[in-house]
Amino acid sequence: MLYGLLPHYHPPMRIDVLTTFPEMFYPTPPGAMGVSIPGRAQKAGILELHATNIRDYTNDKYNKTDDRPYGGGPGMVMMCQPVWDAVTAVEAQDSRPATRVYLSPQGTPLTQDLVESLASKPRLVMIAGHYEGIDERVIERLDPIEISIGDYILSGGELAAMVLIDAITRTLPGVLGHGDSALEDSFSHANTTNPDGSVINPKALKGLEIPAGAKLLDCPHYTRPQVWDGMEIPPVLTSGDHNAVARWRLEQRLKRTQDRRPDLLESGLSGPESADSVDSPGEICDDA
Ligand code: 9D3
Repeated sequence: MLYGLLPHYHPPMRIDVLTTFPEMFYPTPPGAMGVSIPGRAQKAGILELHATNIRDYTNDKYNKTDDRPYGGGPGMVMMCQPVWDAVTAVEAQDSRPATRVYLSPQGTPLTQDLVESLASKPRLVMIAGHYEGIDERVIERLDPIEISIGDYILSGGELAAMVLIDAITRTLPGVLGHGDSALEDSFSHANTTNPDGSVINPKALKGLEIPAGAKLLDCPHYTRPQVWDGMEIPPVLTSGDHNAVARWRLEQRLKRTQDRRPDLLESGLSGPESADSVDSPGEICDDA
């Protein structure tokens, strides 16, 4: 309550997940939400994660959450009433408006831009389906943002929700320590900044064309020992020449992106390679 008097307090972002498998989201290690960045963010009061069992909102005596599909066919469909009651009950637990997200194979493919736009919301309610999906009428009434994490088949929306929570959490202010840098991640906008935040001497980058707006994959990384099983590290990394290291890293990022993900370069102003374009599987790129 006295929070308004404390200048730098921000309430945690609140994320609710509605699922028939709430145990998957428990904060206790070794669960995925209890360790690493999501675990750290919850302990630091930056993220508040709640998992609610849709089964707690069933009305029938068997606590049924699903039923057989009209029109026949295999599998089961999650019923409107428990999903609707669970969403509205959970939303009433906090006065901040909720952005609703439904994880589904039919959704918009997840991108880093979408992650960042969701991370700016005070509160998310995620709905994870199981079985063949959720009755379309409750989806229509809830009108959520429908998101897929890629073109492969999962057993339910829970792991997709965790992927989304993890990606959102690492963008929240104060979550990443000095050891981690979201700025240098693959898919972050290409820049001319060293990992320590210092600006690379432009002379060191002469002749390297970074397509405007392109996102680059990361460079290779090495740590001790300097020779492992006869394998040396690239000598430039021990040269002590920071500009040479920066140039080498950027060259590696460009080369790896050209070799492995040419689609990432094509979103920017096209480089020399635009003729032999590869069919891209999704929409990883955006603005440019
Ligand atoms: C045979 C039709 N299938 C649709 C492609 C049925 C079906 C399979 C798997 C229905 C739901 C699911 C469970 N998947 C998700 O809920 C899900 C998901 C996914 O499977 N892949 C990528 N992203 C997502 S987000 C939610």
